[in-house]
Amino acid sequence: MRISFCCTGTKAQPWLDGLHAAFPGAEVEVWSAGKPPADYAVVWTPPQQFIDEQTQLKGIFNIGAGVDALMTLRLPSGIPVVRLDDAGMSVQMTEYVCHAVIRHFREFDGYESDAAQGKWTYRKPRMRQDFPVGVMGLGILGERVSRALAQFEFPVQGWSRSARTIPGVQCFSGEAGFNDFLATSRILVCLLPLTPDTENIMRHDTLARLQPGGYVINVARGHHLVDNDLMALIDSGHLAGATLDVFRTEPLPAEHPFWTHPNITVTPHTSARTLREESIAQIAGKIRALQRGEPVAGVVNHLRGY
Ligand code: NDP
Ligand code: OXD
Repeated sequence: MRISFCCTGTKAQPWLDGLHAAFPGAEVEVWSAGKPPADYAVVWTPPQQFIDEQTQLKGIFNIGAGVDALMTLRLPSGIPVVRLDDAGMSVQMTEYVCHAVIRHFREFDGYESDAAQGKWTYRKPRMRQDFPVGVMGLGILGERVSRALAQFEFPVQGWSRSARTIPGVQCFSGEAGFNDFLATSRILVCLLPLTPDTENIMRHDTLARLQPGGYVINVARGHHLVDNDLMALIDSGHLAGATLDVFRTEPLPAEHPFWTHPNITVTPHTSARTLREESIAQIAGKIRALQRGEPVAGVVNHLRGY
């Protein structure tokens, strides 16, 4: 068996070592133009040339949950494109989102700046029922995040493409449910895949439908959000602020106004990192299943784009 590794911006050797340990008899190598055809590919944002040259693949494994970059390529039909499913990401995402929601709700950012000035000041306690959280995307990450927020007794609602039922979470779906979902949310969390249907979903007319004092947490993809619309709504006072982990251009350019906006918190696409050992174990398990002719979870549906 031959495995080709083509992951932009990823230190290859530990992955090669891990894949080799999982498949001791296999050839595992970093792809470069002209390499012999492989059976399986492990990829992150590969170039079109990789896909065009690797004509014998039996499976393409993406070392992330989001496949938006892959979906921009011309991919062969009939070969499973498999995303990471969880692999240690849902617990990280849950920590990140709960932290951002609680930091905003409890005004811990304000207490931090008070403490920096040596001020011992109390703020009036805020009521959870005044801070309903809406989670867009109720997949592997969104469902776990919603359940955790409900455990903190926030009113939680979720929105997905198909109808879902999650205990403690009021679920909306499809176009028909979107307006009510937005109108009843104050804090909005984006955990959607980036597809033609979801690009720019957080723009002026949608964000304006959030409750006054709304707050945006984007942990999905930068292209879900129209940057200037967010800033205009914060500056007008309709939105209170945002915590953003993902951006249209990454790294976020030094001159981007998000860096210095007083009500925007920026983190460097780190809310749920790919964990190498878990990911290799998951990919190896799925390669073995495919070899036995068994179905695997996390196969991308090309029509839906995720
Ligand atoms: P899933 O595919 O498991 O879940 C996607 C969810 O979005 C599903 O509930 C799906 O609905 C819903 N959805 C998709 N399209 C639409 C639509 N048009 N309208 C309404 N709902 C829609 O993905 P994951 O939970 O694993 O990951 C979500 C995203 O998080 C990834 O695609 C990636 O972009 C991002 N991510 C970011 C990371 C970071 O570090 N910042 C790390 C990992 C992921 P349905 O249930 O009906 O299918
Ligand atoms: C992912 C990511 O999609 O890290 O897994 O953004």
